[in-house]
Amino acid sequence: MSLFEERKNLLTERYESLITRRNEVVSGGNGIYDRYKHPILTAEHAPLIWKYDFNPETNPYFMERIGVNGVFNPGAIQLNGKFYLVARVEGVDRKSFFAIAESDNGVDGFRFWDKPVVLPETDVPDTNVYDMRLVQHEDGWIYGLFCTERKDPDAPRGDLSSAVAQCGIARTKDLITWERLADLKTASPQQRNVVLHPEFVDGKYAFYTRPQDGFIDTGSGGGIGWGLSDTIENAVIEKEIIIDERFYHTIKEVKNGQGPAPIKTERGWLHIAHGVRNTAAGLRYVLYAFLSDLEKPYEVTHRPGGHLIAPEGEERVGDVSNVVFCNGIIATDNGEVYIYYASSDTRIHVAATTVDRLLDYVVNTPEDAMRSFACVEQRIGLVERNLSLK
Ligand code: M1P
Repeated sequence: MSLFEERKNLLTERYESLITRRNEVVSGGNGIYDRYKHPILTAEHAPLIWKYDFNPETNPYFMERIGVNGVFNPGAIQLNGKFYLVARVEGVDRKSFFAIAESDNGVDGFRFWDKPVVLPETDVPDTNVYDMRLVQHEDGWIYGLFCTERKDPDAPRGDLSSAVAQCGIARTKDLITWERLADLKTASPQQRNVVLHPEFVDGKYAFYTRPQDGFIDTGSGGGIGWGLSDTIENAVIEKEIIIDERFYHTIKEVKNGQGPAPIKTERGWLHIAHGVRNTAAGLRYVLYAFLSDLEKPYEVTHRPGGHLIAPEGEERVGDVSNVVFCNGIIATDNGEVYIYYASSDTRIHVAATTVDRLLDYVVNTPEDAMRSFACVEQRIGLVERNLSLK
């Protein structure tokens, strides 16, 4: 057998056993959600035909030609009973693109489609696109809102890092063919983590935003914003308000951002977001949850204190360590919820829970008391109630 055949067979066998590996719940969790043992998508899940030249004439060593560095930050949607993720795939060239992976059960068996998404460009080509939020809107389209990044045209000569991030918008009916719309216009020089609300509000398209002064730093901006636009084809937000602010000495001191589109429940809109704080080891990204009013999704009604999910074990290590990030969630008709979160900008995991459990969490978890003394009082209250039960 030639070296080409030998390597091709070995890698194909390994790939198939990875894709068909069953996942299992990690027992003894916190009662709010269950983590799963294995990441559901990694760079190794990228199909071999994306990376290798399969022609023995031109690739006698069966050598990788175009590598994949990471697979993370997926949007998520359920269609006709199947679970679809639109993952951010980062090539070894550092450019991200989108690719669809599908599974029958949402926790394992995710397999990428043969070809990545062909996302049309606008007149100003994107240098990099990432973090798509998929939303089934009541207007009948599936929208993908994502970050489009381009070099800052005003950066001083020699500054090759400054970039401008804005919200790109595309729509589809089948996840195969995508129509690109104009980028969202807001007053902020930078926008990331923009999410389309699934329903019209006051007859308009409603957006969660995250205005920033700089590409990395929020500056005087930041917080999860909210704004309305008359149209989606040339979406413009004239007035942006902040609905969930950053706050000193909390998990969202440095910045925060809406995760996926919120889930509609009887008690209100259930949101998952990320909060960022600084540490001596760099930024730490965690996930948190909150509930907002059904009629006025821009009014937060419940804010459980602290994080919902923080990076643990191998999740803490990767290209950008100490990060969990979520822009995809699936709530099924029978009330199950699958939270797709990425760790350290490297791989994708799933945590499973239900709408009932998440509602119990957001409604009954006390708010951050904001001071050590008040937090001790809060905890002693719990201890005393427990002791009285003995
Ligand atoms: O590296 C962590 C995350 O950083 C950015 O998120 P934010 O805009 O909130 O800082 C994004 O680039 C995201 O993709 C990344 O996971």
